[in-house]
Amino acid sequence: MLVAAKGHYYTAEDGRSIYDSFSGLWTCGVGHGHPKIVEAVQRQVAEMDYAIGFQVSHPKAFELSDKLLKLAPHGFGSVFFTNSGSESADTALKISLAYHRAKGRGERTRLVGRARGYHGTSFGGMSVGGITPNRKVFSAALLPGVDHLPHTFDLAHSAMSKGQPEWGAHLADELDRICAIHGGENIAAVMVEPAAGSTGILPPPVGYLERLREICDRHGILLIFDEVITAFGRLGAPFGADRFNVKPDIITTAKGLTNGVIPMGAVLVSDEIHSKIMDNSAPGIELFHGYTYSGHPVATAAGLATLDVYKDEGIFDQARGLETIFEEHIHSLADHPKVIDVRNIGLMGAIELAPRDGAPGTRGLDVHKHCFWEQDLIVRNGGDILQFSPFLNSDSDDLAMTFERVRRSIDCVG
Ligand code: PXG
Repeated sequence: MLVAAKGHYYTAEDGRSIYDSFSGLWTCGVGHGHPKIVEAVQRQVAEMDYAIGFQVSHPKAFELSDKLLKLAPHGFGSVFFTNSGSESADTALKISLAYHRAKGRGERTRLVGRARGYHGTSFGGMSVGGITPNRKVFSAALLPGVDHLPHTFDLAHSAMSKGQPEWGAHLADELDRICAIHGGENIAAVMVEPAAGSTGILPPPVGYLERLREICDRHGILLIFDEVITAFGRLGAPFGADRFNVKPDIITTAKGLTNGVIPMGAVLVSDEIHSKIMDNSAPGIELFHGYTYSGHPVATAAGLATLDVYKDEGIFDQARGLETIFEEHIHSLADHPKVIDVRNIGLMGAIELAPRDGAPGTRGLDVHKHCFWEQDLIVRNGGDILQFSPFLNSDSDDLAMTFERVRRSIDCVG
């Protein structure tokens, strides 16, 4: 049990100070309890705890939207606020359908995701997502009309890659095959994480995202980047779209938008999508979609303060500067006999352990437990894959300490 958090550390119930190698859950890039964000939240909750967001609104929702759009790649014109990454994913999918319908192309209803993709736990994101255990219990009720691109991981071709693997751009061509089967004119949107996170960090192969963009353009399909993890500095840039220089039509965010302090997400859409929906819908409500807590005043206060901290403290540049140091530290484990792969991009990284015979996943879980109980370190594991999401404002010593402890735990668990 964790009972307190400050800076880079949690306090456990037994009083131990525990270093957080995962920045919350990819959320708290500038550390826990940043004073400027805490103060903004406290001030806002006292001033206006809630404001109805249907027909009326409040200024901070518009201020935050303006700030996000200034940060976004050119051509993004509006923001839809949500309360989580899952809601952002579903919102983006619904906006895609609404856009095509507004254009008179209501037959474009099919969706494309990717194997090992993660887009949250709602039916839309789960259907487009491709992490099998998250899908199979619910498979009878998943959305129809969804196809999946293959994932881009291949140990034989790209083990121990640093940054984007050289191999794998051709896997984007699978989208052409899906278009050939269903008719590209029937596909509404393709949703991918620009660098997959939750599945155990899969950086995009060199040229892969560019190829997806080109195929989407050729068939009139919208490209959605799920940037719930990759936005706000995780890749040393405001968005993954900036880092990879590929512009999607819709960007989904959450997590780092408020540094994890208050649940909030935001979906950024291009001018073209917004104006088509607004101009071509029947009179009345243009998009039948919205949440009680969309643009919640306390969340917007947290979001505004967080974006200020990113700017005032030069966080994105700091993260970019830390990338090669992080790469060196995480790859220092590459020679370990129990490690079969190490991969990284920006400040996202994974160490994949060799599974134990007949007991896959147990070695990773044991490392997690050993780190927590014996080394005062939180390490996230997905089965045998150890995942790292260091603080955007951490330093070389933090990283050295993290990976020394991880090595010791891998040594100890057998
Ligand atoms: N999209 C992406 C890319 C995510 O990473 C979601 C959507 C859903 O967000 P919410 O806020 O609804 O949980 C996520 C969430 C992990 C881990 O261990 C990652 C997430 C959630 C839980 C665990 O990497 N990402």
